Amino acid sequence: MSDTFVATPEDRFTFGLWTVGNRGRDPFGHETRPPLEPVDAVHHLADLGAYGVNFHDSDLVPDGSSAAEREAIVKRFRRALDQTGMKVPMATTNLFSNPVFKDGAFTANDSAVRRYALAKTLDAIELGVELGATVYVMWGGREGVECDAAKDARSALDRYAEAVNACCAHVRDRGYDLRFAIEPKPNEPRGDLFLPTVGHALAFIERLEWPEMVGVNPEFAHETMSGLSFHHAVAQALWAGKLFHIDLNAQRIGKFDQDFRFGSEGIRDAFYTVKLLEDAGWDGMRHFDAHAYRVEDADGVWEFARGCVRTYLILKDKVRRFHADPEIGEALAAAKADELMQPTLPAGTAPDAIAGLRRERFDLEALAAQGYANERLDQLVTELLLGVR
Ligand SMILES: [Mn+2]
Repeated sequence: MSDTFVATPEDRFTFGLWTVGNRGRDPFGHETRPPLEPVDAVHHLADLGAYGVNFHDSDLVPDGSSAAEREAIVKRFRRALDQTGMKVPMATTNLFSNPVFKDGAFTANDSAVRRYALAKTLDAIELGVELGATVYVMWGGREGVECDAAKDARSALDRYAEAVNACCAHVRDRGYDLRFAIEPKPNEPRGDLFLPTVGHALAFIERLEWPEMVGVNPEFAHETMSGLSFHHAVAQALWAGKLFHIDLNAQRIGKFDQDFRFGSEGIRDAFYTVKLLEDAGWDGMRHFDAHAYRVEDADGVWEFARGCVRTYLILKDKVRRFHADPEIGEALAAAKADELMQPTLPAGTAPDAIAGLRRERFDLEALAAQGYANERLDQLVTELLLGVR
């Protein structure tokens, strides 16, 4: 393999403990790989050039651990972080594996389940902050329903908002430097999940008590499952100042939640996502929420992880080539790509300007007849991605 696309911590690549630690279990089959110790994951990821590692509370400290066990685990983990220079930029809570959450966590009908979910989340926030996390992801894996008669969707959203507000209140009270990122998903494991897309989440956030503390964590697979453009979802989150985190992986439309190696499917959307993040100068983490194919052994897991970072770096290089390519530049001009950056009403929206607009005469025949030369531009992008330019 060439040495050109080797990651360094400056590239800000992160992985979840649950990603490289994924053991290959699926709804029809048992685990195919042995467990991976969190400390070993930290060392392997540091060797790969990663910036950091993220975790669910129970990835690091198994549910039911005593205070002494928790302390020993955290001490060992922190030592691995210190030895490698790895950071923990993000943490999250597992509110989906335990059967207690089968009817939801923040939106469970039983208020005792909701209170337990909130208490578990507040404990997990403490753990994340203790290890340096500044972003807290909320993926409501069980926040959904199969039998719509059993759960009023508007009340569920009230309870969801109540839980997020309580977490924000706690963080404000403690003075932590921590922001929340909601991760939308349309379905799976529930028949339908609440906050199914980035758009739903952005609208929800504006109804919260401290909307400035809450953004989104768009995931490639989740938006693609809905048949939507992932990079458009990321673009709208950036536009709204709400891209607090991102989950990169790969997914084909119409399939189950595949969580494949970044770029293994949907390479064009992956390219436009990388282009968007790099062109925007986004300073957040490039987090991979993906896992190795079930057919892989332990070595295959590290091939998977290396593949994620290499593909990102290769696509970043393609972005550089895109901007430097004179023929692509001409094609962009022919498509009037830059003209979209000019305001429609340069004189503003004052009554005079609106009146001026209404007096304007338009040559509709000429406007309708013009071509935008998108075929040439798109083919040039295809050839760039295919490696012939
Ligand atoms: Mn995710």
